[in-house]
Amino acid sequence: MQDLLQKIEAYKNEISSFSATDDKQVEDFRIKWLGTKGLVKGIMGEMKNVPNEQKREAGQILNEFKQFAEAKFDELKDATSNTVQQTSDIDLTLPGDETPLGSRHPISLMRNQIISIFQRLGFAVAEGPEIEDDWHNFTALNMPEHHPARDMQDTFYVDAGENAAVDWLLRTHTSNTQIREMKKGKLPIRVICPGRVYRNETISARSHCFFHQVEGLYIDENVSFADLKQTLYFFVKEMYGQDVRVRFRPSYFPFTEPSAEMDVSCFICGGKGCNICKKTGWVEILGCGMIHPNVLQNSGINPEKYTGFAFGMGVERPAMLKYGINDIRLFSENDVRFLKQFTSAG
Ligand code: 2U9
Repeated sequence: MQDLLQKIEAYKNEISSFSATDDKQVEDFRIKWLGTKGLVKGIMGEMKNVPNEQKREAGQILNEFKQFAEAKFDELKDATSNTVQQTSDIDLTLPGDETPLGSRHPISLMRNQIISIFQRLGFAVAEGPEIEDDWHNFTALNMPEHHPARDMQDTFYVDAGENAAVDWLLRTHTSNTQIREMKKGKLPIRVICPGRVYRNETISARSHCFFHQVEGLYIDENVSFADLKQTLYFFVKEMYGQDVRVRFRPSYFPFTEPSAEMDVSCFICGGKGCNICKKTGWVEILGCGMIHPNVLQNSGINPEKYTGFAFGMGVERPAMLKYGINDIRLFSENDVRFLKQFTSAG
């Protein structure tokens, strides 16, 4: 027991006088004293030589010694990690890196505004594929094989190889998404479908070969043209202000009957006549109508039992009017000087 105490005393002195300047020396210390074959383990092994009546006392002393060695190790570790910071070239007084705040794309801002108004009326949002087959884009929408809207000049067809069973194309409207919702067979349906669509048009300041739409659809028993008018009237008042006036003009779409186009009193001049409304006092903002019975039938919905209305609007034009943008190509050029001008508050 006396030997053991002397040995511990000597070890303690050695440990106390040890100092380290780098991580390597600290690690060497750990291996020498606290490693699996280290001196602390070794001296612990000497317990077996201590007479039984002294084992309790010896155990306490050895434990204290072990803690002493561990405390020294922690101290060395802290000291060298401080040294690393102090000697490295990190200057903690320098200002941090700036994280610039991005801004939303004006098309997203406009689309989100439209979506949120319809969401308040209970419409859900649905999205569908931009690469679509001929049936979902045309046939189901009451556009038979030789309909002018299918003309090669308007539609981008996708070359899917000679063995393709169907014609593939880039969707020309988001109506494919409504058809897919209808085919799920869960009624009533109340959805809006925002998305990008493609048409083979010459690119200019006013038109592009792709643009964005928000279309909507409501199918249930007893849905009438009066429901359509009130829904869209609510929408434009939220969008353009409570004083806005509307008018419906008869129109034609293959997928709706009757069909109409809706104008709002010019939100630039208030109806007096300006360049935007071409001195008419009215701005056309969307097309709409009662869903054609053939369209319901094509997607497996009984037109004797259910009726519905649908509408569609472009996103680019209202965004151009709202933000004073005079060239549609700016939306897709990704010029930061253009993009950074729009804020979600706008
Ligand atoms: C289904 C049935 C009917 C969607 C409709 C319009 C009228 C319309 C244009 C507005 C400007 C397209 O972006 S634009 O060029 N859209 O005038 N869209 S009714 O009718 C549907 C859709 C899906 C199943």
